Amino acid sequence: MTNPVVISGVGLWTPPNSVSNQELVDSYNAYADAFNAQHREDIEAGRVEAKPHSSAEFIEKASGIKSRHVYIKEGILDIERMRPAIPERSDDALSHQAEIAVAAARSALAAANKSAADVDAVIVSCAYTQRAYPAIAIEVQAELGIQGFGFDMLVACSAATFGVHRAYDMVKAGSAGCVLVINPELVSPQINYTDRDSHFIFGDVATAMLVESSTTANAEHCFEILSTKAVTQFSNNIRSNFGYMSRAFDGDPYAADKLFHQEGRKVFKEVCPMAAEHIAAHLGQHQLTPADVRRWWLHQANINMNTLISKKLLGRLPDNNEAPIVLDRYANTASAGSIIAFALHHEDLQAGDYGLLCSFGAGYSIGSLVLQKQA
Ligand code: CO8
Repeated sequence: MTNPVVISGVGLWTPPNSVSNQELVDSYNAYADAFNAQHREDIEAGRVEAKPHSSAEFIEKASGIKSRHVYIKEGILDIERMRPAIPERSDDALSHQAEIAVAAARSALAAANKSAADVDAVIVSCAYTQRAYPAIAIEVQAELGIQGFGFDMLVACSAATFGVHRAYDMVKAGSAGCVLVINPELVSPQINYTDRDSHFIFGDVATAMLVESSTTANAEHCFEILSTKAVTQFSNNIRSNFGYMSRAFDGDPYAADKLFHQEGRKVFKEVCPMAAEHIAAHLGQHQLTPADVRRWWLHQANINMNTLISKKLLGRLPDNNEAPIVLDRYANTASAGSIIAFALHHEDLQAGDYGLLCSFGAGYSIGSLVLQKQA
């Protein structure tokens, strides 16, 4: 029997800038009006599709999102630009993504009562990294003064949970004693702010978790990872085609298909039952039922998805204390949503309480952790 593996600290970095639905809709609608005026002849001849208006009421009802945080607000609402204006940094400067990763990592270390010297490995796991190499994780490692090794991994919405899975496996196997898993979800550069179906969905954030053996943990709030469970199933319903090959293709490297796009309805229909079955099976491995779970830290993409999944599992609607919602003010933050929910809502649990943390999304990918609060 190996020693239990615990999450001993969690960190959250929230960008200071937020954008309300109304701000986003006002900018998109002004852009759409300008586009339609500019292309009037083509639209009337049926060669170009007119851009319909967006609506703040639709967004809140269809998704539960009221506002989102963004790393850099400048440029996003400018109808001549419709993308964040993020200044390029020199190779000598800390990269944008490493900067927000370091901020979340520092707060996870503080929560766990640990210093850089205690950490053996850094995993940066998120939906996008801003470059292929050197790994953002290695940059973060250097900035924090951590020995050992680091690597990046991408699994879209399930990057954070899959990252914790790897950390859990490493601590169990003894290849690392203490692992920092960081999720710098800097997604705003990939959002198509000229597309009304998706311009409202995402926000930026960074989260981090410290995963270590219970024998070294000395934090106030430790959660044992009883087990991890992951599944993937290929789907084109959520896709981005931007990548290192974009330069070699002759098409427009900034075309809509190079940015995030999805078949939202299909995703909703296919992912909800998958996630509910996955969670029930994972709890079953521990002879637990949904009724035994004190807190649900669910993926934060869409409030109606969480409602449906919770109802399938519990046979009723959970209240906000049982299954906290953070997407109203953070929106969908790719893989970080369930970690934000954990970061903001875990300290009140009692020793022995069970919690279930689960991500679901692009890939498709689903990752879950069965957690138990330690004494
Ligand atoms: N304002 C007004 N009307 C709108 C708007 C808008 N902004 N957007 C769409 N409509 C219209 C549609 O055009 C449609 O009109 P019509 O009936 O005439 O065709 C009508 O409203 C209904 O549209 P939908 O059927 O699309 O609306 P839904 O009720 O299904 O809601 C959602 C749309 C919110 C997108 C919903 O389907 C959903 O949330 N689905 C699940 C999506 C999901 O979870 N995706 C996961 C993506 S995240 C992920 O995997 C991580 C990827 C990596 C990060 C990427 C970062 C950039």
